[in-house]
Amino acid sequence: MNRLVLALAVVILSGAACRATNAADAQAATVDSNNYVHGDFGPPRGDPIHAVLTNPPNVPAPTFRNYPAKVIVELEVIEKEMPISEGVTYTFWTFGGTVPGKFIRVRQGDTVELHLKNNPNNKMPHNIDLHGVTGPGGGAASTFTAPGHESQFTFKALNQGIYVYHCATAPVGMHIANGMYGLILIEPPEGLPPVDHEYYVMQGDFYTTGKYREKGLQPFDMEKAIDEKPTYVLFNGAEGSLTGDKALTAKTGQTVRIFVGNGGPNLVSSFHIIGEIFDRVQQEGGTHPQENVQTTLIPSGGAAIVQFHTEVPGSYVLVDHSIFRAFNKGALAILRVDGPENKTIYSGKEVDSVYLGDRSEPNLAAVTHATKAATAGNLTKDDQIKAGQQLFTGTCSVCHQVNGEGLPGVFPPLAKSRIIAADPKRPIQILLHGLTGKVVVNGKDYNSVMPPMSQLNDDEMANIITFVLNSWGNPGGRITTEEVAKARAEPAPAAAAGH
Ligand code: HEC
Ligand SMILES: [Cu+2]
Repeated sequence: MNRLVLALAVVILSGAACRATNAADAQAATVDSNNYVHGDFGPPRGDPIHAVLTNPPNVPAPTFRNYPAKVIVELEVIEKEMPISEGVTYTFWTFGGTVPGKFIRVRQGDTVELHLKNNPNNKMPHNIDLHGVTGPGGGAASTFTAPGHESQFTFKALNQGIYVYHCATAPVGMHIANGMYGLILIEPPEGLPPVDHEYYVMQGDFYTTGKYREKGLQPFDMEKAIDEKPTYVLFNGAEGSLTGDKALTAKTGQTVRIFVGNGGPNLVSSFHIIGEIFDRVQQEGGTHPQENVQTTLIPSGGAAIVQFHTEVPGSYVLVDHSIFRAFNKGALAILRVDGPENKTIYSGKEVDSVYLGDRSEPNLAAVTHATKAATAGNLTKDDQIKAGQQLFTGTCSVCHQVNGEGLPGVFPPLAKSRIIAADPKRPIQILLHGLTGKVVVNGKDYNSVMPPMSQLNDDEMANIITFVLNSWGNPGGRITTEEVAKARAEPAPAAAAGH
């Protein structure tokens, strides 16, 4: 193509782009030799606008603008201790006090003046790299900011889409692992189609020196991070941040759009909603949607826009379908849909505790209380029973049932179990090593497999067994953490492995 023809094509195509975006405003969109509209609709117009930023899971309202503006975005980095799981805290580094950071929403063609403040109480320098920026480092070099300082830089939002932003200060992996990421939406000029709900969910992997759910303030573990072995994989920075009272909500017959990001630093997300099909997915945040998707991959440092319509009331579970992450590392959130049943589409019965265990109930306060009491040296039997009851619900009730009656022929009863009465310490061995082969409980034969419950720590086992001993007509008594620890240190007795 010679230069003249190219110039002509530019004129014609930019005209087309104007009509496509907004006819009322004559906008100059530039076009390169591949005919890509770059989204430079000319200089900003009107008074500068202060962007309204939102905390997760909320999304700012659409810009409802048909002209390019100057938008001022003010972000403050705050380092602070927050819960990461029940009774567990972590020192997060945040953009605006939450993980993920504040949601930023602008329009393609806007000129964004970004101010980054580093709170004077912080200990580390920080910066910001926005994937929606065209320019070296995405803003990182221009925004390196020491505690108590502020930097600013300006960029034009040339490409529409949903983009991750993150801190890129060395050690970069550590800043991201501590929660320094968020999303910026660059709306197409005509805006996104209206929906009933827009939500902001972002996955991240976390590395603590203690084990999953080990109580207290947990420091960052660099070795685990390098080995890519996270202790937690979470939506919105904490286990339970989107369950129970904090679940996302919708009504039947509504359209829901979720901006789903993945901050990483390491893992790729297999994002799925149990019981829903995405009608539309903008994979990797790109422009052309895929339709009728079950699970969408979200790269570390990437994002997607998923959209679906709700038909049937109930609890829908957002998971990373690398499923151990959901049930053993925390990557689980709930969307609660209210409204009338629709039996022609689904016959009924809730996603229940058998599926979710204690994960649908963020309230494990009795467990936290028992841990604190144990540390302080004043743990009572009653504390143990209450903590044990919550843990039993999440761990044992799926087989032995909430009332301890078991299921005939499949799972033996723990209620009035003569096996337990004969030796109240025997359950320690059963939990540590599992139980297989024929066993007679209260005159009935069972020949099945109980897997070891070795994911439970010593405290948890002691509390569960104490709860069992004091429930459903069992003989009472108490098992201590020390007894469990001692048994764990010993080799498995042959008797516990089978009969
Ligand atoms: C996946 C299902 C499953 C889970 C979860 C499970 N059990 Fe079991 N449990 C069994 C089966 C099956 C047996 C019988 C094994 C056999 O036939 O050898 C059993 C046997 C037992 C027994 C001895 C028999 C009796 O009835 O007294 C005890 C005690 C026990 N379980 C306690 C627990 C406790 C406490 C938990 C939670 C920490 C738990 N189990 C979790 C399946 C399970
Ligand atoms: Cu940082």
